[in-house]
Amino acid sequence: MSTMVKKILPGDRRALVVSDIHGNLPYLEGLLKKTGFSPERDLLIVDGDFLEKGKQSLDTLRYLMRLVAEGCCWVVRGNCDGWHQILSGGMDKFIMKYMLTRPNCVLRQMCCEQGLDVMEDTPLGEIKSVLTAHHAAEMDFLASLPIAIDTEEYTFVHGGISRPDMLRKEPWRCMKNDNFLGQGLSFDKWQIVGHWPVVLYRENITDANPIILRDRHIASIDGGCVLKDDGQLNALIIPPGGGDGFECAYYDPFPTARALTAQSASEKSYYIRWGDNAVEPLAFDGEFTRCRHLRTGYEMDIPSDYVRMSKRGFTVNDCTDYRLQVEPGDLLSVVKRTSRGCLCKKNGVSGWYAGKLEPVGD
Ligand SMILES: [Mn+2]
Repeated sequence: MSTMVKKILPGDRRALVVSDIHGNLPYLEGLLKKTGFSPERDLLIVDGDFLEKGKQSLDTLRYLMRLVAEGCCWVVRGNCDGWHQILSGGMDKFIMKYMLTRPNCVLRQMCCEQGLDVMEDTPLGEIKSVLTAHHAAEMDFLASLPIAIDTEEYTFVHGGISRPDMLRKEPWRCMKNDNFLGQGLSFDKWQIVGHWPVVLYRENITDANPIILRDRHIASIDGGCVLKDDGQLNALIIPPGGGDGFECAYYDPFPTARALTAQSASEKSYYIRWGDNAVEPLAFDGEFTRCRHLRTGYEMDIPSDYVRMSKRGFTVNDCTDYRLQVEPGDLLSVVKRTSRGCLCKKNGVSGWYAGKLEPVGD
């Protein structure tokens, strides 16, 4: 593996950049279908974290290996993809605990396929033997992935390269570069990054669409697939010949419905998100719980199944009280139905809609 490889974008193909698939093969297939991806006319660039968290890591890995072999796919490594390192002993300290707490992790799926059910007393040496004997192709593929792919106009990297020497000095951080946009940096060459769900960058609404900062030459594209209940898999589409005339597309699995009545947007709203989600429950009415967000004091009604109690207190699943701006005829995807209306998405933005909906066939 070299840290960065240089490549030339084929001038006659669209390039679809997708990050953070996280073992969710149906979302990837749905996105490729929706965008009309063609192995002959397009290039898929996977910007890291195609494994772990979701249910189909091994299937996703093999799917991408096939596309790479066909010559229509480039892949960079994310912080969730470097599992070949188990064979060199680099993971001995934590890998058993990791596997035991994650039934769907890719290494466990590989072992399972060979009839080895990983248990607390399974010797690590036996796991490594199975991987070496039966999954050498997958391990070699993972080991071959660069941390960044550099083309004339763009750098594709999972987390972000904050300083020119960072790839050499802190390669891990280039994959796990949290809150990259929040660092305020700008670059001469475009950096296309994933890793940090874009919803986390937005204050009062839940908008999962890519953030494209033309003045800073950064595009951040992680739509929160797998991690967020209402997440989506984004594609940043670079037109043939390059440039910054990007288009975006996304896939989510929610049923589509047509709005029949208008609704105005709420004037104020808040989005309680992962990492800042401690609340105090105030009133419980069964379906909804009135909660006060501890840090801001903001109060909102939250679906009761989003509220969790732990030793440290109450937290909530990502949620918003934003009311969508809706015109009759708008197409909404319906995430959750309640007696007070539906949690919907309109063009990648999540919010509530209390009007009438009619189903739309595919
Ligand atoms: Mn990541």
